[in-house]
Amino acid sequence: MKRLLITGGAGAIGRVMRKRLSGLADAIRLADIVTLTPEHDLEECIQCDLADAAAVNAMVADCDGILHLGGISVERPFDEILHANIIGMYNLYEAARAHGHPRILFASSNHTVGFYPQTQRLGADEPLRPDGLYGVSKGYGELLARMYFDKFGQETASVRIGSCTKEPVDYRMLSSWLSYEDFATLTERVFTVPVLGCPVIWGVSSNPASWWDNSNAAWLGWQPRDSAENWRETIEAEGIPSANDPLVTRQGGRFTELPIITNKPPV
Ligand code: NAI
Ligand code: 15L
Repeated sequence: MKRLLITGGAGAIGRVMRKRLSGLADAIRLADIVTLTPEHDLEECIQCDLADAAAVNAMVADCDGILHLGGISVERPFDEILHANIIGMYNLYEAARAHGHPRILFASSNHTVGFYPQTQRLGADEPLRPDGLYGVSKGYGELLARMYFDKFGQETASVRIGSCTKEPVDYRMLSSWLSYEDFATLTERVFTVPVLGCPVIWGVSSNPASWWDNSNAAWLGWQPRDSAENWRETIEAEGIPSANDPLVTRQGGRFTELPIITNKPPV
């Protein structure tokens, strides 16, 4: 690729990927609503609110791949989710349509299916069971990607990330953890495979306790290498949650218990 755009470049995953993926393109364009500073000559930084259509159009120009990490990443009031994840996602796809359909990796989430019990192994084609407005917005993102593929041939990998952190830190992450390195190798596959289409892929490391079945995406040739199992002893030493704790009952964990956060008085 000549230029890879990373949205959400100032975020937790973006900060790791800007370094790790620097070899994937001749130039990396980092964008975020907060200000970023280039760390070397091959980085470009743009401040852009995803809800600003004109700014998003300029951000996408001249990019041949987009790692879309930007947006609200937890349960928040609807207005915030609407702004960044609903309007922002539409703006991104319209900009991609105007600029030759650069391939997109969309950072979807396990919270699209958070209400499934942890006892159920899931393929990527099961009906969604989002655990909040955030999960609903990620389901919308997956649908938007699908529509732009069917209508215009826009390729997207919707990656339902589990818990992408340096290390697994709680009992649920023994199943849901995705290492930064496994996310990076998945991103490399998504942007180098000759034909991508519009798959939904579980973003999860090679955890024996995982609930997610990626066999539909085997053709991609991505093989996660890390395993949360190496942290089991440490995590269990801190105490196993009680049997009715959503941390061990629902795939979305405690997100399933969160209220709808409203910033307006009820009518
Ligand atoms: P993060 O919250 O650390 O980063 C998101 C970035 O998006 C932030 O830098 C923020 O400033 C930016 N942003 C927010 N609103 C924006 C707007 N209106 N316009 C432009 N930029 C805006 O999130 P993190 O952990 O780095 O996750 C990256 C992506 O992966 C997110 O889309 C998140 O939903 C998704 N994801 C992350 C998981 C994880 O375990 N970290 C799990 C599942 C999904
Ligand atoms: C997500 O979707 C969030 O972005 C992240 O902050 C974590 O909460 C993660 O899911 C998770 O479920 O562990």
